[in-house]
Amino acid sequence: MTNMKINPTYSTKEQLIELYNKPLLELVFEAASIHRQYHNPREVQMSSLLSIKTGGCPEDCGYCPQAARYSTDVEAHKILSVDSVVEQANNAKANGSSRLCMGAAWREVRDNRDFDTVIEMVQAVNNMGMEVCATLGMMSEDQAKRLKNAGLFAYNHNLDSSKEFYGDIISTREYDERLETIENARKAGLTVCSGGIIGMGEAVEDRIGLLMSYMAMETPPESIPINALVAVEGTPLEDQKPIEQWEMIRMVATSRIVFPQSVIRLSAGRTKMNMEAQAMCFLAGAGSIFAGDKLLTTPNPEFNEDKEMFEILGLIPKAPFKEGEQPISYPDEKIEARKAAEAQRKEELEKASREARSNGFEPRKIIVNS
Ligand code: SAM
Ligand code: DTB
Ligand code: SF4
Repeated sequence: MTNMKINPTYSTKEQLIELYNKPLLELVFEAASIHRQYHNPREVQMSSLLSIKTGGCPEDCGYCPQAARYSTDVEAHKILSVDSVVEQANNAKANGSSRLCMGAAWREVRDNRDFDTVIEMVQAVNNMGMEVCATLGMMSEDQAKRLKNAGLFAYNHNLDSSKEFYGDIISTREYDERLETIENARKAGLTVCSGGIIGMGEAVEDRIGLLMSYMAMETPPESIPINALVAVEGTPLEDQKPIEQWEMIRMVATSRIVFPQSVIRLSAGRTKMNMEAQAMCFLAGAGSIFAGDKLLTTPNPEFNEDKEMFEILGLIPKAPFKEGEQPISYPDEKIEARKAAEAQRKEELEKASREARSNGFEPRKIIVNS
């Protein structure tokens, strides 16, 4: 069995930018073809989010309504009880979710009573047969091991954007500190969920820079959430204009092509997307969504709306992975055959593109999102 954690066809920043900017339908077709080699295209995992400790965060992430320093509608709460987490996990499971991601508005995990409570929550949700994910800020290797021993399946820690753009959005921590926490999760044997946000004013180069950061890892994240910024009143990014749906489709497709085995999650921003655009994202390789009427603090489509969408598109909610299970991979010959077919197609497309140019057609320019 071959490992194709990273697609060998694309390795430089220039190649990735070219890929991102490819004619949209070509990009989606390439992504859809790869998706079918590694995943069941009808299966989409429903993952529910639950904010177990809301608001009052000391960090200054420019997008986040939970930062204490911004004046938003989010009220700070102390940590939820284990019972209330179990109740909400049961509701998510009954509605088709096979994964629960518990989020805390913390800069970092501390070895205190609240962390003991999180450990109990992880044990309880794991016992329900759901994949358990947590996103608690920075953490040490020892803390990661405690979570792993309690039954945690994945740790979510987003790099959000390129290293170059990161400082424009967050000043209270460094990109390298994020990388260190991801490394600690890995050392503890947790799977990694890490992705980004588009629509914060970054350039296409920064979206690609995010993917390059994951390409540089020995093992890229098993799960890559692609969020569109939810511009929340009171945050520094409140006036960002919504991202074009095409950009979300391009980012999902590019991520899918670059990381054939990872699960690409169509994350925040779905309330602003119509069903057709979401369908394009599923075709382009999104294998998971956040399900349930709330993300952490902001609205998300209701379970019923997603059920209807699944029915219309013929999608099936995916069951949780078993311990150690990974997406299937295919033998070398199939990959070689695909690479040869791709090379031939690329040549044909270049020829068609040269002809189109000689007839006065201008290909798409790299768009910088203002
Ligand atoms: N405090 C922890 C941390 O920052 O890692 C965990 C919770 S934090 C809210 C989890 C992730 O949510 C962030 O890394 C960011 O990518 C995403 N996020 C937060 N606010 C968002 C927004 N307004 N729009 C889109 N994504 C957002
Ligand atoms: C991720 O990439 N997106 C989720 C989850 N991982 C933790 C969070 C989205 C938060 C959107 C803003 C909010 O609801 O507060
Ligand atoms: Fe705090 Fe996380 Fe929000 Fe940043 S993204 S302000 S660390 S809760």
